This record gives sequence, C-alpha cells and structure tokens, in this order.
Amino acid sequence: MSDTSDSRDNPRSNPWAITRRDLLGASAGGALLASATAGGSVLTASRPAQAASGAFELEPGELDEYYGFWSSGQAGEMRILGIPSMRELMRVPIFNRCSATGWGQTNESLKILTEGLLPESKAYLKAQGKVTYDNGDLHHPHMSFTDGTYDGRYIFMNDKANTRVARVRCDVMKCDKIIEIPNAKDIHGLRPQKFPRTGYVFANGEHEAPLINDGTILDKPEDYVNIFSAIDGDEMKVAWQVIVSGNLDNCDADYQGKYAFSTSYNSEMGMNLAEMTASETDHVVIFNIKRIEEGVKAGDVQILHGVPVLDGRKGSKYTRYVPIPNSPHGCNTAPDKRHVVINGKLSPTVSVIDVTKVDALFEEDADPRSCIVAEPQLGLGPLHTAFDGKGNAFTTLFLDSQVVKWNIDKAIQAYAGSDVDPIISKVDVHYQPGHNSTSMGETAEADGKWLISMNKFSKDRFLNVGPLKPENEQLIDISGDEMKVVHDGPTFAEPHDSVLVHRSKVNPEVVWKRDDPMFADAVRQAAADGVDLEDGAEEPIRDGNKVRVYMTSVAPVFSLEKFTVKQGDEVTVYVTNLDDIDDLTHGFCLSNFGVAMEVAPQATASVTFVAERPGVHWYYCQWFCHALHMEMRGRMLVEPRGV
Ligand code: K7E
Ligand code: CUA
Repeated sequence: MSDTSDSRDNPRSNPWAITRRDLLGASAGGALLASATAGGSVLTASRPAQAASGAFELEPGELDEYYGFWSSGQAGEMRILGIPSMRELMRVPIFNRCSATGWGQTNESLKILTEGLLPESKAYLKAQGKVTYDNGDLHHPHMSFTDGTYDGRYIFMNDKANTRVARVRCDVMKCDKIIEIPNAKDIHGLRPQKFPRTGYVFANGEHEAPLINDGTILDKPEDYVNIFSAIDGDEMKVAWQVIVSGNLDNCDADYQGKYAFSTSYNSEMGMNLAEMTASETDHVVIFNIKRIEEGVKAGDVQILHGVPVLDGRKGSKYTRYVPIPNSPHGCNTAPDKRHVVINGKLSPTVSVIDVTKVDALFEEDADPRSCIVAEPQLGLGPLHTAFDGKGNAFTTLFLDSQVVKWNIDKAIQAYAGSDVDPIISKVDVHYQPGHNSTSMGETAEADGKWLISMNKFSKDRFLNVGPLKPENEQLIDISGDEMKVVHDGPTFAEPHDSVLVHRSKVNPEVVWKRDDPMFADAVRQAAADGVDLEDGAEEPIRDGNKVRVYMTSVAPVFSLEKFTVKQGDEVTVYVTNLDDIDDLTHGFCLSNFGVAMEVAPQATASVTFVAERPGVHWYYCQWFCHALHMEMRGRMLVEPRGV
C-alpha cells in the first residue's frame, strides 16, 4: 500500500492549500506541517500531517482514501461509507426487503434468499405465507483475506436474528449467497480466516439450545449446547461444527492459520441475567483447526443436517478453555500477528493472549492461563479493541464513554512486574461506544490513520428527531499520540461493526458483465423460449397460464410500449438494460401491483406476479435516467377472466 495516489489527488497535500486550522492543529502532525511550512519545504510532511490537520473534510468531487463496510444491525443491510469523509455511498440489501432495488422481490434475489434455507425453515415460512425471512440482525461485516490482508473478493456477515451468514461480491457490491446455519442458534461473532486465506469463515452461535431442537427437550438447560461453525467461504457451505461448553460471543482468527478464538460471556449457561453473570470468570475458547480437521477426517463426528459435528466441550482435544475475568465480549487479533485482545466488558481489564504460547496448551497441557501475557486495567466496560500497526491498541469503554489508547508491549511489561503505565491517552466519545475500527486495522497492514468509534447513543449531539435517535459514529484522528475526534456521523439503526479498507484493495465494476451468474437463470429461460434477452420479445411467451414478457431498456424507452395478459396469469417480466454507460440505471415499477426493481447497466432483472387485476396498468421507470424519464413507461393490459 502506498500513499502516493493520495497526495496526488488530495488538494490538501498542496502546500498552498494550507488553512489556518492546519496551522493551528494541536497534534504532533499539525505541528510537523506547521514547522515544515515555516521551513519552506512541505513536501516531506505528507500523510500524517494531513491526517492530523483536518483532511477528513473532502472537497466536493474528491474521493475518499478508504471504503468503510458497515453493518446496520437490525436494519439488515450492509452500508458502504467513504472514509475519512464519512459520506454514505451505498446501501446493500442483505437480510432486509428493499423497496428501491427490489431485493426480496426479484427472482434473482429470491433465489439467493431462499436456496440456503433449511427445510424446516421453509416449512415454517410457508405456514406464514412467506418464502423467506424479511428481517435480519447484521452485526459483523468482514472482508476475505489472503496472506493476512484484505483481498477484495468478498465481504462476509452474520444474521443473529435468523441464524444466517451472507456473502457480498465486491466486484458488483451485491449479495450472492445466504446460508442458514444448521444446528447452531443465532449467529453472532463472525470473522474470516486470515491465513493462508479465507478459507474458513468462523461463526459463533450465541444462544444455547438443545442440539436436536425438535421439542423433545424443552426447559432443561443442562441439555443445551452452543455451536461454533467453520464455513467454507468459497462454497458457502458449513465445513464442520464444534459443540462447546458455555455460550459464544465474538471471535477472531490468528495470522498463522492454526487457531480461532471465541469469547464466552455465559460460561454458566444461565437462563437469566443473574445466572449469566454469576461467575467471576468466564472464558475464551481456542479452537485447534488442524486437530479439528483431522478429527473430521477420522470420523470423530456425528452428522447432523449433513454437517460433521465434533464434541469440543471442556476436556476435548480440539479446544482449550482459557479463564477470563467476568463476561468477555470483543475478540481482536493484533496486526503484530502475535497478540489477541479479549475485552472484559464487566471486568475493567482486557486480557492479551500470546499466540506463540498456545501450542503449549495443546501439546503439554500447560495451565490455560499461561498464554495470557498482559491484563491491563483500562477503564469501565471495555468492549472492543482496534490497532494502529505501531504496537498500540484502542479500546472502547462503554461505561466510561471513552476510547483508551494503550501500548501492548508496555502492558506486557507491566504484567511481568515492571512499573510502566501502558495507558497513553483517553478521549471522550459521545456516547457509550460499542465497536471501533481502524484503517486496515484488522489486517497485517494496519496503517494507524483513522479510528471510528461506533457509539450506541447520540443523545444531544444532533437536532432532536423524536424519541428514536440515531447512533453516533465518530471519526478520530489517531496519527498523533493524542486522539482527536474530528467528525460526528449520525446513522440509522444500528451499526455494530465496520471495517476500513484501503481503496487500492477494492475495484468494483462500472457495468454488469452480460455473462454474470446473478442473472444466469434469466439467460437460460430466454434461450429455452428462443428469445435473445438483448432483443426482447415483441409478444409475451405463453406457457399455460404462465406468461413471460421480455423487454429491454434504453434511455428513455422500454422496448415494449404495451403487452397483454389474462387475469390470473402468472406473469414474469424480464428487463434487460442495454445502456452500458456509467451510472445509467433504470427501474421497472408496475403500479398498484407492488412490483418494483432496479436494473443497472447491462443487467437483467426479473419479477414474477399474478395479474389478478383486470384493466390498464402502467409500468414506469422508477430510476431517474433521462430528461424524458417521466415518459419512460408502458401499459400492461389485463383482459378480464372469461374473455
Ligand atoms: Cu459488540 Cu454484536 Cu460485535 Cu455489537 S457486538 S457492539
Ligand atoms: Cu429509465 Cu428512468
């Protein structure tokens, strides 16, 4: 990664564009820039100086240096922000129903939303008159890795609400796979394998339940289990699962490809708050990937829902349980490739695991706590930690409403008895931070420029919009010793986590490729009907009461100004957008039929409905595309039944 592109297209690096605020910058970087200016040579003071001097405010038309991939919690979508501007660039529907794009209605999206459901879920949904869930709770979006850093292929994410894992293709920024995870309950923590590649996507089942949850066992918590899943990220299939003791919260992987780590806040397996928080210690579970793979190969498994499930409860050779003070939450591997930070939540401490000491836990049955090399007391409510790649860590303190910057080496020295204070500085955030993320911070290429504090409460930071308030995400300049909050960013419910990916890692297409698998079914059906999608068909193709309508769009016209069907026909409309210009998206909206979808350049999209309303019905383009966009419309004529 290099900064050269940045200095090229960021006017802030132009020495003549220095503002008064730049010169007043209180941080080390600002002082550096000021002194460099005084000395007449500013060219050497490039990025750190910018970062410390307010370069989060981009000029109109300027591009951000980082993509931010954001969760949206109970809103169910993924969001893309530009960092450092914090501008929201896109919303990618995943577990939600999207009115704009037709996600959850088009045949292409319904295939993705339904094909990975378990049979019993399909049966349940059918009884509700549905084919898929239309809510989700997306906490953790994480990009695929190759060799310890982002590779720009996919983003994986969890759905805690309906126990699913989804994948977004970064070439088109659309979801292409969603699978429901069998046996587990309510997927929460999720992280991709960092090395050698992803590989596995690790996913934690958070809520305990009977392994075979068919009603035979009900109010017998002693028979409940929790499940850790390893998903093959290429195939989007569960590779194996491990039964654990206690519940599972967050997880991360090492940089060696040997271990995965999961926190457990309810090692008690309590069923209410008092029981869940009763014990002074909980634990982190360490999964030995090689041993698990060998166990699967050797058949030391039971097959449930087609998945090999191993028993990794306490005493198993596949796992180790490291005691951690009360109710640990976040789990974050440092870019030094060696340390994993376990965040205490109810304990004011974080516990630092040295991965080089984990082998001994498995080989020599060493004391599980022997892998802990530091346990600094940081403040109240440590939830998550991010890193700058310079040996420092940034931990959110939920109860203190602060982020604390501390040094990992100093924390290790202090734990070994030396008299150093690992805490470097603290900054107030507004208010009650959950996750935080740093630029490239969960990779070996952490660059120490920006930190996002994702705060759960905004209270008085914005105009009052009623009792329901936005969250507040704050951009913090971490290039100097003192952290500097430089921007407040309100967001709708409820981003938990985000990743900040340098733009050099991501390179999406501008238009769709005509052979994209997303609409391969449409291509196949058209071929069977003797239709070329790029020509469309002048008349609907009738097949009993199934009718297929093929049209194209070129701004500002659909190829069909009208088509005729019979009342009660099951109609599928295919629209192929022949425009191949950057940003020339059309939409197809059939009014009073509740039908609408996006058709991006060179894409085909389709939607199926029953033409149960006789009469004249207009379809129109719902994506502003041309000066004559209003005129881009046509009629569906529905002949009454019996005519
Ligand atoms: Cu801390 Cu779901 Cu990652 Cu929220 S979890 S904060
Ligand atoms: Cu086509 Cu608006």
